[in-house]
Amino acid sequence: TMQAAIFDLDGVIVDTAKYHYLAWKRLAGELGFDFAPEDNERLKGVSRMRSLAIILEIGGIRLSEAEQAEWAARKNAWYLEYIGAMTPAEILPGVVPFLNRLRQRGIKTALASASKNAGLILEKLGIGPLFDAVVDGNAVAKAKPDPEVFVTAAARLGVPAGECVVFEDAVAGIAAARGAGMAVIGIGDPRILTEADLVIADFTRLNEALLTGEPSDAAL
Ligand code: G16
Ligand code: MG
Repeated sequence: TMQAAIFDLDGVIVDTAKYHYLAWKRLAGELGFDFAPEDNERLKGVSRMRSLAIILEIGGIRLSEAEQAEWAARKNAWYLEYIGAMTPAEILPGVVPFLNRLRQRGIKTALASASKNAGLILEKLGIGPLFDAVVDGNAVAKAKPDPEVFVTAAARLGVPAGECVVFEDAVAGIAAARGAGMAVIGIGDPRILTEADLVIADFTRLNEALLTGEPSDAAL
């Protein structure tokens, strides 16, 4: 039975992808090329420096390591401006009730995000106390699709990987959860998230009975 639920942040708890996109687009603009919304899919769940590498490849631009660090810092400053204005109203539908029900049932909860800004975002959203453990981009060396962030989250909770279910919106994150030996529920489009055990549009109709294996008339 499931003892722990591990959540990705961007695209699962809150749509920060739109702010990442605005900041990357601004960076591309300053470097003289356009960054199209379609290309943003490639950045989901991917680390900041890897995202920059993808953007520079799209723009056909080569930068030194020092220049890359400068542009990444600039992008992050813009991103922080955008998320600074975030409020709890931006938490995605159904997330808070679902987290509360899990906790009432004694299922442990963790956040496992690639973002180095995860702590700040949880603070802006006011939902830090709903997680028993928070593992973010500052706590791990290897980014998704490496399983490290999920393995670390399970270890912090003291729950074996086989008893964890992960909620992810990104292909790289689903691969990471799989690599950790965990069940994965994809949030988004089943045509994109083909490696998930199950894909749902959002949390509004997800019943925690699905995770505990208890019968329910409204599992999905
Ligand atoms: C998130 C986003 C990625 C972003 C990464 C790093 O991961 O999905 O697009 O590049 O964090 O973010 P930051 O620049 O804030 O460290 P996740 O794992 O929460 O989906
Ligand atoms: Mg995500």
